[in-house]
Amino acid sequence: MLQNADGAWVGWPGISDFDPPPFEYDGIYQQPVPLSEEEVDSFYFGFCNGTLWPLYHDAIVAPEYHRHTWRPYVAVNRRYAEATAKVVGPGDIAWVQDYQLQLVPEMLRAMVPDATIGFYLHIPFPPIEVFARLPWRRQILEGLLGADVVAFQTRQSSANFSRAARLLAGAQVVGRREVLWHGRPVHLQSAPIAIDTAEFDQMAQSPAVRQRAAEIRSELGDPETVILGMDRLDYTKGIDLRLKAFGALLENAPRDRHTYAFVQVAVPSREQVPAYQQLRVDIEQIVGRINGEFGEPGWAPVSYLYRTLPFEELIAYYVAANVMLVTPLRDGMNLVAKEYVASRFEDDGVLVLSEFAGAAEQLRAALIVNPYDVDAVAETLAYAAGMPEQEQRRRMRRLRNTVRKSDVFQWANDCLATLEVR
Ligand code: GDG
Repeated sequence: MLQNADGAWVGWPGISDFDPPPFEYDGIYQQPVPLSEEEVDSFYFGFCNGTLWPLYHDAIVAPEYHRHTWRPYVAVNRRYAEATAKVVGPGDIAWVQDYQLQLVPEMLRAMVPDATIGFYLHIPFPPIEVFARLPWRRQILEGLLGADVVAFQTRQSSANFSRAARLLAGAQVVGRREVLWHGRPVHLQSAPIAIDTAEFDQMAQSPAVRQRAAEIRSELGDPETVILGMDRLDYTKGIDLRLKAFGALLENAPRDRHTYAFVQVAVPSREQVPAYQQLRVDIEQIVGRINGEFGEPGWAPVSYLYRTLPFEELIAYYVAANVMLVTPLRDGMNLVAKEYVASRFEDDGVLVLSEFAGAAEQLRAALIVNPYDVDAVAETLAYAAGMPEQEQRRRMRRLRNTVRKSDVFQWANDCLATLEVR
């Protein structure tokens, strides 16, 4: 998008206390925003990932509210707005991404009043009953209402925001897709994010990936059913409950135990945040318990990989798995679910998907589960493992049609087209 639009990218270089001058990369002008080590700690790990992330995911883990992390959140947002104002002129479009930068739209509008400003939230916008706890709720709403278009993954998030804007900030709701803020229309969009579907499809079909997928199955002892979980190690992803459901499956079906292998890939994430350290301990304990209880010398039902896989390897796992278990307790969208579907070029395999993932609004042909209901997930797993091929194909074809029709390019075009008419 940026290459086509002659655009600029404004972002943190990813290294603290590093302030390089602007540069060009891959035909795109890069405007760096420096962050100190202290800010990475207080702004990023503190306010973004210790307050906003849990709050926006239904407060699954208790959010922390600290004035000393809110202040750097404001300061860093201002720095982003200032850096953006350097590259955005009147009539230009600025597109602000995600919960780390919710104050930028309002700040940028004050600096460049004639710019068109869009905001996209990658995570859920919570129900007002949860959002209202935030001591700085008004500032956040006013920040977002500085945009011309505020876009969400789901209609539910858009409705939650509209209600919060009306009841907590006094915005006037005009319809399902618009609020008035100080007489200025703010358009609300729901635009589910997606993937480069063709890329996954092609990669999955490549001889190297297919061969690696066969190897993975044989390394697992050629079981009838390979079940896969693939997530950042995050408490929103429901990895612990999912493992318990697999444990229940083994318990309920003593004779079939050897027909299953469960692979859980947990990608290291936010290891500085205490809740993530505790989660890792909890998950590893459950894995140990299941393997201790049901495993035998030379055979363990759960293969647990705590690491980041190379891209091709990731796709090989999608190709190797008969059943994909995606059971977040709350998720903005969940791209893993879409990637699995895009990689199933033979139209087989079963997706088990949480009703609390944004993706469930679109991927209706999946087996939809309540991830908190461990017994129901175990039963669904058993059903998925035994699903007749015909039903697998019927469902997978529908799923594949959906991810083909609405891919990431479609998403980007939708978002940009909505901004262009403002
Ligand atoms: C946030 C929202 C929303 C995973 N393991 C490996 C690996 N991955 C890649 C997957 C996928 C991505 O990471 C994870 O995306 P998700 O959407 O599943 O989840 P979040 O990271 O929580 O993303 C989410 C998303 O933003 C986009 O708006 O959908 O709701 O929470 O692409 O493939 N990639 C590689 N190795 C791995 O081991 N290479």
